Amino acid sequence: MKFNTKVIHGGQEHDPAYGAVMPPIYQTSTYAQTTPGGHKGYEYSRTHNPTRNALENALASIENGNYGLAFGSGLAAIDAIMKLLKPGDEVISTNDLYGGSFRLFTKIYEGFGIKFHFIGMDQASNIEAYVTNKTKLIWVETPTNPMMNIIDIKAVSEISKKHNVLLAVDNTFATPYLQKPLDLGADIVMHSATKYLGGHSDVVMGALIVEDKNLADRLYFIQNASGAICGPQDSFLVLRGIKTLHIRMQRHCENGKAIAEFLVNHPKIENVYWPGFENHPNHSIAKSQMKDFGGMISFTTKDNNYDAAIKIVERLKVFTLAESLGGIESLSGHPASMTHASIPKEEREKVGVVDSLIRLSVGIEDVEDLIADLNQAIG
Ligand code: P1T
Repeated sequence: MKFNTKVIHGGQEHDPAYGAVMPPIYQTSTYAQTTPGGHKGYEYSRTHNPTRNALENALASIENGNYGLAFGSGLAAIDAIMKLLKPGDEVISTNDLYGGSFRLFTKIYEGFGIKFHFIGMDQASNIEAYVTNKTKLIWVETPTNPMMNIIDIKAVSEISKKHNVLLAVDNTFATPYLQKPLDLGADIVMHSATKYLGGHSDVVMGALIVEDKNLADRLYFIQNASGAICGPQDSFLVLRGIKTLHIRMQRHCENGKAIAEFLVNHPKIENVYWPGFENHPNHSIAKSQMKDFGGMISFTTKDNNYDAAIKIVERLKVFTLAESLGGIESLSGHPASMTHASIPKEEREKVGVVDSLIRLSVGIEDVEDLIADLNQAIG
């Protein structure tokens, strides 16, 4: 099955009870048994739920994996990965990543005795110097949030395989429409399904997809034992979102390109971070591992100060100033004070998250309206 067919049919069966084309929302915590253990495959909804299973099968299908797991948020999904580790283990992570992931790693898991090395991964060869016999996980986000750096997944996977270390890729910004980390050698794909997979800014959810049965079994154990699952209604919403992922992503990419080009030619704009530009440092890797360049763009103005950036996001009317991304509607954000405020100023500035940085999640509205809105806000 090809991708556009998979997003609609992958892993799906018509409901066995009445042939419903969409899986019913099985809003139940438990399932009747005729005798202890005498059930139809479902015992308790923390462990399994038919609506969540339908979604998990779809997730596995669209990422070219064998097993999908859905969680109550993206961070809950990352938390499940971290629970594969034990005190003394080491993780090598990209130094440009979602602020909440950084906070989980440093404020929770460092306290449990796990050591993190945050490094630039734009050159995959940088990683090898940090690998020791304690290294158990490499954490990659690509494109990175919010600097839109590109990490060569295949090159990193060669290093992770050589040293027998797990490679997890946060595929939230790209989605499987643009890139499939498992095909490039990753062991675990992670999503904040809150974003493009859900696609409509109406649900918070996380997902993991793997190929290996043993790894899947360990993660299913953690999912059930720790219990950070998502509910059936949210599972239904994300499954519905996935069915239009391909056409939404196509428009996000078209609009993203037009806006990146508008910004780069605007006299008041200093830097535009978008992997589709030929002079983006890792453009050639983006071109080879992604189908297109996505709808996320970050930029700074020549005024280069906090107040100027805040004025722009306040003036925007079609773009809504809000946390999150990946929905059909365009959003703006100020990473330094919003999504990345949990990263100390000197750390975030090292990777470019300066006070004047603005991040756009370009939606699927008419691009002329989006450009006119940016034009009036930048002034
Ligand atoms: O918000 P949640 O569903 O828990 O997902 C966390 C997460 C993980 N990884 C990436 C790359 C993310 O962007 C996020 C969430 N990010 C935002 C809310 C944001 O506005 O950047």
